[in-house]
Amino acid sequence: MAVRTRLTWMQEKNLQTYFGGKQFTLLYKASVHEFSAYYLFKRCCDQGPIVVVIYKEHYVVGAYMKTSCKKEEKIPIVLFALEENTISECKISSYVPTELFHDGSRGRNDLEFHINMRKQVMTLNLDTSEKLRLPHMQASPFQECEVFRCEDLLDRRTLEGINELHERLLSAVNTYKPHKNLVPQVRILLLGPTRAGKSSFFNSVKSVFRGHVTHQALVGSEATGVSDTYRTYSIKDTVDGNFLPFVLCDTMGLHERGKGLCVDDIAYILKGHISDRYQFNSMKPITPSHCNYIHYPLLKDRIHCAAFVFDVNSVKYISHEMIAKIKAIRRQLIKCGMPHVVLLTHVDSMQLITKGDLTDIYRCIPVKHKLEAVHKKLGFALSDILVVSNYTSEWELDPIKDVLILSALRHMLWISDDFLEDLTARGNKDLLV
Ligand SMILES: Nc1nc2c(ncn2[C@@H]2O[C@H](COP(=O)(O)OP(=O)(O)O)[C@@H](O)[C@H]2O)c(=O)[nH]1
Ligand SMILES: [Mg+2]
Repeated sequence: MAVRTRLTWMQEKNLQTYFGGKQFTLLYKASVHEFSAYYLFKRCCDQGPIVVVIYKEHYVVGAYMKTSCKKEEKIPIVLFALEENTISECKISSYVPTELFHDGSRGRNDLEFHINMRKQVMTLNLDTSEKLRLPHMQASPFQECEVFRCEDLLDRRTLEGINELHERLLSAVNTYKPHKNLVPQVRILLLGPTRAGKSSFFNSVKSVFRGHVTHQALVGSEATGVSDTYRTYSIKDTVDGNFLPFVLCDTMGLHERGKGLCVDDIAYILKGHISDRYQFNSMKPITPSHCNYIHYPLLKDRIHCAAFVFDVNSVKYISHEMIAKIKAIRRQLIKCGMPHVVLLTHVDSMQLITKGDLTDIYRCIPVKHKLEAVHKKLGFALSDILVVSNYTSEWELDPIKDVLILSALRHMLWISDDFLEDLTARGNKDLLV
């Protein structure tokens, strides 16, 4: 059976983040491999940087060795104590690790810290205990000791894999053709509260295809949101100058009541009656008498898939009114057979999320919790909830972010195809003009 750490997910995450976004691999667990300094060093010497963690009742105390541990070489050691989410640190002198972790023969009382592995006894002098904000631990018993190898989360192999995936996704989106070429481009509607990241998502997609970060769509910082204009954005392929096979349609933010996108406008957007740059009016939905109303939209003018965009950090604050509004819109979408997804943005700013987590974001526990919360609150299937980190203030593209953006986009293209396929299957001749 695999040896498992006693650290909780939160404790491990706190330590990984504290030591600069590291990945922990458990090398040694005293209760499994024997309480013995001899076995500890046998398993953990020459393994690169390591963290030794001691569990003493509800305290977690440890030693971080930044350079590979050698049995007879002095190395710099940082002690730490973890309490809740707070880490206290105490740099001590450089030591030969066997001086600090021993089996009883070498323990010295003048040391700031030492561990008798055989007797399961930890000793911290008064000064060290104070720096670690611990009670004075003069020769006190501990219950467990674990040692982890600490590696950078993004090693060369991981990065190579990401670059390969990046190329594959880019090519899949570039060469995508809507079902039976029914339309030249599929139209993806972005809906959601103000400041959710709708306009930033378009900017991010454009940046990926441009090969540099661009900020065409105005991105808001005001509580009211900056845009009350409907925008439909196409992106040109930089290689052949043709338009990419999708259009992103950016809307005014949804509000609980009064202000914001009028729910009655959505039906008109879906059917293609509203044109680019239409000025929304919260109080007055569009009517066929409006001068910009498109009376006879074609299939290419319609929306083919919708994405509800939310800031992942705001999920728990979504009000009852907003939930009711989103459910009402969803009912409209379901009625006209329109596939839809949720797009969670701002995942980079979630607490404790490191860049390494973005490489496997759907397995990351706090992100999973968010997906479950969205599923529970709004009823979306977990597989229809996508996660991205938009380009906001950075100037350089990042293949890890690109992969999330491209994966989300590819999913939207796939479900748009489902819509087109469904239309042809139903043989809706009026729409297939
Ligand atoms: N950290 C972070 N900030 C984001 C992300 N997406 C959007 N933002 C920021 O959130 C704010 C609102 O974004 P915006 O695209 O205007 O939202 P919209 O009202 O839905 O169009 C802006 O300050 C953006 O820079 C993201 O994925 N991560
Ligand atoms: Mg916007």
